[in-house]
Amino acid sequence: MAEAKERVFSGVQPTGNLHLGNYLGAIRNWVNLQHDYDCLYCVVDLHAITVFQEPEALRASTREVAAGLIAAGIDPRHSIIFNQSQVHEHAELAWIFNCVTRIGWLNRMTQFKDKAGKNREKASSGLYVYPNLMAADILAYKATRVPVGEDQKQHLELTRDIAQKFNNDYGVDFFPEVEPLILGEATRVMSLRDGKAKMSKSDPSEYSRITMTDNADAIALKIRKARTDSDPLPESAADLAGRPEAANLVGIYAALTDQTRDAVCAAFAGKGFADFKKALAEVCVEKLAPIGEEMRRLTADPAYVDSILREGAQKAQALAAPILRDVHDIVGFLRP
Ligand code: AQP
Repeated sequence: MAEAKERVFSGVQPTGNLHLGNYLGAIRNWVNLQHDYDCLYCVVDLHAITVFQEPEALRASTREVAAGLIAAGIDPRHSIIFNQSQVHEHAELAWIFNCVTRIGWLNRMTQFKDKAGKNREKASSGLYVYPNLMAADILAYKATRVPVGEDQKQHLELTRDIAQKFNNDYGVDFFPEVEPLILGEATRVMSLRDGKAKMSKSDPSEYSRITMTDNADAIALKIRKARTDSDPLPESAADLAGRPEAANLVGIYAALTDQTRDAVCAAFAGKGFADFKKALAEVCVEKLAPIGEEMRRLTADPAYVDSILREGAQKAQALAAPILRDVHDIVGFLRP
């Protein structure tokens, strides 16, 4: 009998247009993993509402993100694509984890500090317990591998702590150890306007990010306007230290062309950024334009996208329900 494949889980928030950071840091890797693992890819709408979302925009974004996953190459016949709110086991396990996680652990989460900013008292309590829901997303399927960008590393460490504490508290060996998969040359794509800030859907500047639906003109314009310095490209990537904007563009080029940063520097050494940006715009358009086109085609057919999400949710729930039943027994809940 063939050995069971390890399970992969990852998610993306429907909080706006998918961008190059989501693509290079996460989605592209998800596509590559689907043949070697049993994969679940989730549009995490419960996470999205930790910051207020207009209901119509959330619905549209959920469909668009699902379309983006399919357009990027995730095949719904091999991988499970679904949205989180259709599988109630996520919220249920998250509540149990709210009772396992210590407040001190959550207080150390840098994403909460970044997102809540100075207005901590006004942030939703959902934003604060976000990492518990993320742990539930993964552990509701006993997934062991989680492909993410570097920004999610701390949350995954917390997931491991939650699994361990649950196992210790109840004297069981139930939840597995979870490993982050942080893959590729662009694990943290930075804003095109500020090499020290992460490229993000919620950055108010459109010029900070390239989205997966940008057309060729928009991509070229955003890259042309991207901040750089006046020095030419160095011979080796180590010499990009202290040049965050330049390093970011080189990293993006390396990831898009499947090369190392060193190889990119060697190829462009001595050239100015005007030339390099032209080459970067070309590869960006070459890789992203077909995905954007397919996304537009798919979003024009919401009934099809909804049917993929519905089927995905049924398959996901079939996996999560027995795990949650076991959790109920372990915790001491009565069976219905
Ligand atoms: N800039 C990035 N570089 C590399 N990877 C990134 N990811 C996000 N931004 C970058 C990875 O994409 C996956 C999905 O992320 P998400 O949408 O669920 O949440 P996020 O990390 O909070 O992304 P944003 O764009 O910054 O969203 P908003 O603005 O809504 O908070 C994750 O694997 C993430 O690591």
